[in-house]
Parts: sequence; structure tokens; C-alpha cells
Amino acid sequence: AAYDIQVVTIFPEYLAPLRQSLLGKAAERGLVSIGVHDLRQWTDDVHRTVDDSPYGGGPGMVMKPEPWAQALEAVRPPGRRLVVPTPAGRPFTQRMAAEWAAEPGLVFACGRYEGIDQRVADWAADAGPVSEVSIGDYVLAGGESAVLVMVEAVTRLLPGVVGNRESVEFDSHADGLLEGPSYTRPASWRGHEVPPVLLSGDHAAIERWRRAESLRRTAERRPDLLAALPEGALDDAEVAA
Ligand code: 6GU
Repeated sequence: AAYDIQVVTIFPEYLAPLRQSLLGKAAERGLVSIGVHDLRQWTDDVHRTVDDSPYGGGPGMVMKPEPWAQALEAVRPPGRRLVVPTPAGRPFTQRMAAEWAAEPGLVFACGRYEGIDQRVADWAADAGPVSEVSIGDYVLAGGESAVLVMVEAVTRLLPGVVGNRESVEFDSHADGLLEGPSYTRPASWRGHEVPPVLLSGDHAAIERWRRAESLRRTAERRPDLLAALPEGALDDAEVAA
């Protein structure tokens, strides 16, 4: 069966990119099915109200719980993971993407304003896993663009979606390190040379060089990732290099 993605939002047109390119093709090929739903279809007043002022005061508006409950009762299969994008969530990682790709699908609840009444996530946890996640340390106006990011990260890991399995296995972050630089023809370009080892034909030397570049780049740009590697992940020769 196809990997099943359901998104509830007050801006369904914002999710149009889900029908394009890699994902659009995966959908055409029956690997993924995507539903995008307007939260306002589960309102019951003439103004189709989805928000209200926060208890306790403060700026902005909070999304009302009842339309969300009705929406989730309609689109979330029992046991299906609910993902709630929020800048106050746990950081979304490649590991999460891989875990979620091994599940049958995901439901996304896109909040706007100052978020969704917390009781929605609390209530929804009775029916299956709920993940409140952030895609980085900055604030977006709503969860829609974060959903595009997470859906792309998850679906490219599904069997058959990306043609080249190796390009998934050797990605940046797949082994906890950043990928090093890549090059193509010409060997000399505007006074910049391709590193000679890549032209040497010595595959063992090329692998050693790539590993060293990966470590160098990670140390330079993401020392936090190096520090987080499990004990013994780096052999002594690499640490010395
Ligand atoms: Cl998932 N949502 C919003 N609104 N802002 C964010 C975010 C998510 N991740 C980082 N900033």
C-alpha cells in the first residue's frame, strides 16, 4: 500500500508543491498518497472561526481545539503518528525521518497564530504517537513550510522514490557526518583544480580522502555533530589526521 500523508491546514494552497516533482512522480507511481484538507471544513459557525484569544492573556491568537478534534477524527487512522510542527518542538532529525519512513504514513496538523490549544496534542496521544517538532532555531509564520520540508525528507527514504539507493545511504547526516565536496568536469576550471586524488583511479585512496574531507568539514561547520558521535565511531588514524 502507498505511504499515506494527510495534511490539515487553513492554507491548503500552500501545500501545492506536494504535487510537484519528486513527490508528484511518487504519487503518480502509487508509492505515496497525499491528502490536503482545509481545517475550516470542520468549523460550524458562519464565520468559520478557527482561532480565539489566549486564556491568561498575551499577544496573538490560539487555534480552537474543536475543529482540530473533528478534523483528526476524520483524517487520522487509528494508531497513525500525528506530527505537529511548532518552533517549541523537539528538533526534527534524519533519524526521525528514517523512523517515520518505516511507518505506514503520517498526519500533519499545521498551526498558525500562536499555535494550537495544547489539549489537542494531549487528547490525540490517546489514539497514537504525537510528535511536536521544530525544523530549526528560527520562527516561521506557520507549520506549512515545515511540513513541506519534513515530507520531502521522509518520502525520499521510501523504497523506489529515489532512483539511486546509494545517494540516500551516503547522504550528509546518514552517518552523523557532513558530506565532503564533489566535483565534475572539467578537471581545471577558471584556475580552480579538482583535487588530484579524485583523478588517480586509486579507489582506496579516494575513500580515505573523502572520509578525511567529511571529518574536516564537520569539525569546521558542525562541531556539535562530531561531539555527538558514539564512542569508537572515529578510528585513531582519523583522529590523528
Ligand atoms: Cl515546525 N513551525 C513554526 N511555526 N516555526 C518553526 C518551526 C515550525 N520550526 C522552526 N520554526
